[in-house]
Amino acid sequence: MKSFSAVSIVLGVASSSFGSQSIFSFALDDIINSVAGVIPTGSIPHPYPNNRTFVADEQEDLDSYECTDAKLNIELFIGDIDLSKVNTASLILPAFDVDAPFEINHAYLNGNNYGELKGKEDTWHLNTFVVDKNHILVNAINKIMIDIDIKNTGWCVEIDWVAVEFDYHNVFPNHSDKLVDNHPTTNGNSYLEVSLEFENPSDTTCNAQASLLDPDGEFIASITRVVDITSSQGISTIDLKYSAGDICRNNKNGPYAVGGVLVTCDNGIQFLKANAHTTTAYSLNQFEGCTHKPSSVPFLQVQK
Ligand SMILES: [Ca+2]
Ligand SMILES: [Ca+2]
Ligand SMILES: [Ca+2]
Repeated sequence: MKSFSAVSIVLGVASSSFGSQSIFSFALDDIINSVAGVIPTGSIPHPYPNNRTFVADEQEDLDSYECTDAKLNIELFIGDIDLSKVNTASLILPAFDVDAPFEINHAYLNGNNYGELKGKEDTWHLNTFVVDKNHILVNAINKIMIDIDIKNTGWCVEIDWVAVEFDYHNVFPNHSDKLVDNHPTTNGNSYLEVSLEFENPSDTTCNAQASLLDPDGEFIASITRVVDITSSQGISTIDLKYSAGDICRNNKNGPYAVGGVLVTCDNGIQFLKANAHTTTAYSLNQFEGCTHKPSSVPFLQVQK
């Protein structure tokens, strides 16, 4: 919903010199979505469950577009994890149609509030929260709660799945970024390219998702693509290209952060990072696209 739309229910009370008063205000677009039973498309595949990744995909409160008064209660069993050896633990969940900044939904893990879901209208967006290890129950059911529309003004959202992933070490943290101006393949538009390396033993096909955030942690753009990747000496690189247009529209200088990275491959490899990379402190006037109105469509290329 590009702009906040509201519908007013007006009571035609006996006419007075003050006219009628609007007594309720709702988010019109979300009401229409709710009535029309909009089926969100383009969700993000969940990571494969393994001994350090725990996933809940099908529960009563998942896969359902819920509004205003609803709270989503999701149970996630977390197995035998040695928390003393864990580097980071991440709560990961894709949310559909977070109409930021008007719609505010809060995520909780076992009663601990991790703050707002990020996202965009009519779009799936992967949310990742680095969680305090002390908030996790091992060999037990963990409770994730989404408090929808904390201001109760008619907004709606849907969650497809939730996962908690434990990261035992930082592999290949040497990611890189650069500005590319006037590249022929982008019709003269400029973009910010972030290259992420991850361990991968063989050529394969992956679903890749990654978001670009500004220094305040606000969502700028996300990339979701299926890509063929090649492996060289056990390592693959994914180049994420974020259009200058999206960065210009967000209107904040860098450094920018790439987070919510989820790469899930057909050969069983997956690469997840809540916070993968922080870029150089670019300023907006370095983006030629800020004055050339480039395309808003993010795209992605793979090297190696
Ligand atoms: Ca609510
Ligand atoms: Ca919404
Ligand atoms: Ca699901």
